[in-house]
Amino acid sequence: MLAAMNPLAEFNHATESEALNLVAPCVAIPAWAENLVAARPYSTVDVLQHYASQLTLDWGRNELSQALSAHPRIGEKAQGIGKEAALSQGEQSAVDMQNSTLALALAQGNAQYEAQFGRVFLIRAKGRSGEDILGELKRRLNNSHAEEELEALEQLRQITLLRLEGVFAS
Ligand code: 2AL
Repeated sequence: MLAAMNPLAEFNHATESEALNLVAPCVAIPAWAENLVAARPYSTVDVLQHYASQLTLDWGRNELSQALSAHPRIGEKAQGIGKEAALSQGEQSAVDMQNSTLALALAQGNAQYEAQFGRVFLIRAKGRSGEDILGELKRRLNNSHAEEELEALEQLRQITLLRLEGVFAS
């Protein structure tokens, strides 16, 4: 029965806990997934995406640190076998860790970023090469704490909404 439905119909008709399981891997912020599930049913995927995007506008420093627990460093494999690990690996697939110069520069940049800002460097990796990411990392090291918090939150929103697109692609 469920298998015959498209992903949106499946989400609309699922039990609360099944519906949470579908969207929770998009971001480790339980309130976001709970609010998205509570507002079912959605008439179209566009309506769902728009509401999901609106919910991300409430995020601040606390949500950022919550979410980071589920994001491995750029250039490092996600731990575990959960959906998030597989998603993360796909997103980072254009980062060529066989290139040892790049791998070293990313590791050094990550360490400097963490010393400076006290959290893991977060960037929407999908569509970006390792060199692009390194360039962004170096640029963002010049940000103030306030500027960088806003940039990291914007990247988190992009990662989340891209993952959500993947959930509802039929
Ligand atoms: C990630 C990740 O896991 N996926 C992505 O787009 N970026 N991690 C990170 N530290 O930025």
